[in-house]
Amino acid sequence: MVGHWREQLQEIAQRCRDGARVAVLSGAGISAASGIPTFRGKSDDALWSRYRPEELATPAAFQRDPELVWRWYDWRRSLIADSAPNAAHQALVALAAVTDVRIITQNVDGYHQQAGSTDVIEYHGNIWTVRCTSCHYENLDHRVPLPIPPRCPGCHALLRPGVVWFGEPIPAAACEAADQAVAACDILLVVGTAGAVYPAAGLVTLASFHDATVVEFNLEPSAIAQRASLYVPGSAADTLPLLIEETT
Ligand code: BV8
Ligand code: ZN
Repeated sequence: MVGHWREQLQEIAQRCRDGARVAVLSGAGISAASGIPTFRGKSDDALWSRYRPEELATPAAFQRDPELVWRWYDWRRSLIADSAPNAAHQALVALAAVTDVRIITQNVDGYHQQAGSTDVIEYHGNIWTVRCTSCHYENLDHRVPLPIPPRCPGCHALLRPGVVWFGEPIPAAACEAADQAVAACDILLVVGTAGAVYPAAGLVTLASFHDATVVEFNLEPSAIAQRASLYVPGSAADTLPLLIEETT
């Protein structure tokens, strides 16, 4: 039956109006409408389409060729700086006016906070943070473009992006906060993620373990689809605002 998901979305909206606690797990797809290439989509910039993120977002790649890795991040930083959060990010800000919303994002673009969300757990760090590879220097650095490779103003060693690379652990504080938010939620909105990267994708299993209602917003069902009791098809920039329309 076409469109039956609309009725089920209305039920979710009613539960939000009644004060259901909401957690959100967002991925690259929520920023796609802002023109930020996703990891597994076809990146429209040929320069980078010949690399896979798993080959660049690793300590080994940085060790081997810090300039290449920094050129990739500098390119992504310039795309993020030249664009802005979209209606999907804004819908989550509006939802937080209706009920308790805690966002766990896999994205490093800072768009949830830029849109106005205040309860954001950056599970994989933030692309605007730089960290020294030698001393304890860490800071927000919004220079676009960056000098390649950027060096520590204190000890002149290489700086690295303040993100979690493949093979690196999730920061303990983010890990604990995300587990708590997901274990306590009544509804988990999974928005724009392929559900392929762990331990982030494991948060969906944790939510269903705690009997939360899992709702997926994606162009197509993802690897977490079988854990979702509702799949809302389409771009999150179009579909998340529908949830808000129903709650206000
Ligand atoms: C760790 C920050 C251990 C950097 C990122 C084999 C099996 C299982 C796991 C592993 C394995 N081998 C290795 C692992 C572990 C590994 C992993 O999961 N690998 C995967 C590839 C199999 N994980 C790790 O290494 C993690 N650490 O395990 O540490 C440990 C423990 C203790 C001590 C030492 C070590 C760390 C993982 C974090 C990596 N960093 N990002 C950066 O951004 O540069 S991951 C990065 O990729 C993102 O953050 C995100 O998590 C992931 C991309 O996934 P998505 O967000 O889902 O994006 P994607 O493009 O894939 O999909 C987009 C989706 O959006 C699609 O579904 C699409 O349909 C949809 N979409 C598109 N447009 C829209 C849309 N939806 C709605 N609207 C639209 N408009
Ligand atoms: Zn230093």
